[in-house]
Amino acid sequence: MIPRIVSSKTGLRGPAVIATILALAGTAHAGPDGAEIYRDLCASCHGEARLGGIGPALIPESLTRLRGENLDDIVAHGRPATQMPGFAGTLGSADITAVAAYLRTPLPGIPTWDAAEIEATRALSPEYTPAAAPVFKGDPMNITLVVETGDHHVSVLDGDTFEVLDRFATPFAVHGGPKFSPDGRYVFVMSRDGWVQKYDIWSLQEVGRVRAGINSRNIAMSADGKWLAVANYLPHSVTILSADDLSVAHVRRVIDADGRESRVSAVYQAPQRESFILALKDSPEIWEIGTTPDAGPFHDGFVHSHEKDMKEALGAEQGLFARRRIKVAEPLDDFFFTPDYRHLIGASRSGDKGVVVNLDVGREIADLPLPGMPHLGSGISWTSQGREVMATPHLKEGRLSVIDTSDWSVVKTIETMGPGFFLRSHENSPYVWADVFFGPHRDKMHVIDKNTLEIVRTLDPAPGKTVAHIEFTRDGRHALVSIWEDDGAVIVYDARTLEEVRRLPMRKPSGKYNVWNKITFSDGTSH
Ligand code: DHE
Repeated sequence: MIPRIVSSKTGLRGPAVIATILALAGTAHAGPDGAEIYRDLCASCHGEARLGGIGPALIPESLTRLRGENLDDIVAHGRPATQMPGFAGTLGSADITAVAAYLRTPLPGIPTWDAAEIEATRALSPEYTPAAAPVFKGDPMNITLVVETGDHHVSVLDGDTFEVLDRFATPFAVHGGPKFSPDGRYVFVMSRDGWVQKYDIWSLQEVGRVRAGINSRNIAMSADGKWLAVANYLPHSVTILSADDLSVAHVRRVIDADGRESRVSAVYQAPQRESFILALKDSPEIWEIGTTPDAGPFHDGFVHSHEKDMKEALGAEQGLFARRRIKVAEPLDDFFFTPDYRHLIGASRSGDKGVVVNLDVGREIADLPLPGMPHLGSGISWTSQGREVMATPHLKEGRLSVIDTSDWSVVKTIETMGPGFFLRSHENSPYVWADVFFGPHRDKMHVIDKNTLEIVRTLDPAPGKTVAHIEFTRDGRHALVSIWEDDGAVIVYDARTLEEVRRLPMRKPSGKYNVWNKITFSDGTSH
């Protein structure tokens, strides 16, 4: 075992220092130890067992999907639009080759993570006592949750007084939006390492948690509040939990029509269709999974008009969790829906275009010119001068694309001060708020007029710090913005005058989620 040391002169860590010392001494050695470098530099994000944490699992099964990207290059220079940094300044080229070779070595075995293994992790909190009414005075429908990634906590904010009612510990590295039960009482939080936590907002207490995957993407709540779907990268599965007690209702291995396994890009609820919609990351397929026993999405009008297609698509599947496959030209990495959930707008990570899929007829109906990696998962829609539009930021370009969803034309490209990550609006606000997440202007926040589609103000609340992600209060009067730093804050703005009202200290606050806006699918909210 090579000791973990850091050279004070070079900043080189453990194995790199040892390699340098040995080389200088002219001593024969076996070359850098990829496993040791991994434990030193990579394990904190990708997990001690390489099964994923903040970052994805690093095992041959997932690395073969890098599609032509060179692993040594990624280790050296990082990956754009992710939190993967480059290590070229820390590691020599022999170290980089050694760690890349280590990542290509198969693990002795990968847990299958079947229903029994998941069930074995389920833990309901012994001290949980459900309250008969909210234990706080404020409006339970105007609660806003703040995910604080700095120390893995969620703060529960009263949306009227901005008092922190509770601050609870979450599993490690929460990602994506927490999902609320349709009545707004419970919230479900997911971490990248597959844990799902249930929290009772009325009682301000955790109900329990379960590990539904090894490396997970996101979660979705069914329209009736009974089921929670967990999209996984590892294993290749979707886990459906009972929202009541987090027990496993169904684990579906994700295998495409040609028999190949795939990761899941993301899963969302389609409330009007009573279904979950998910896209396969490694196969050109979208899946729709019914969430009612009479196979909700498959029994209304469109089934009768497309009965033959539907029978083929459904195969023998009927009943609760019946699956329908929709073929697309390319695997979709990221996607968004029109508010009626008849259309899915998707993009592949490598591509420079988006596609529109009509979910009723089950096929692509239009292409969209969306170069520069659109981040459709952050898309929002609203009405602009009588037209239904949607907008998406681009992770590689400083612009927002605004699209008319009646004819799929690009209405406007709004130039921004750098690539952004998140957008938000509210039906009572005249503005769309758009962050600049990457580059030298990551401290800026654009405010855009919903009708003219012009930037009307650029806020600069914390020069030099990352300012990102927006959420409104229930009535749309206040907009909450994160200073995305470890000694960060949530800034409360008057959403009309754009003046700062309060600054609440928080530990690297990321997403913020208002109960009412989420459960009513407020205009201007992503998913
Ligand atoms: Fe996210 C939501 C995918 C990197 C913070 N992100 C989502 C969703 C998807 C997604 C599919 C919608 C899920 C949902 O809410 O149900 N994110 C991806 C990626 O593919 C990407 C680019 C690479 C990856 O690492 O997986 C990525 N995301 C990040 C980050 O680096 C961010 C900034 C920091 C972090 O926590 O990892 C980040 N993503 C978020 C947040 C949301 C999110 C805060 C919820 C936004 C919302 O308002 O709903």
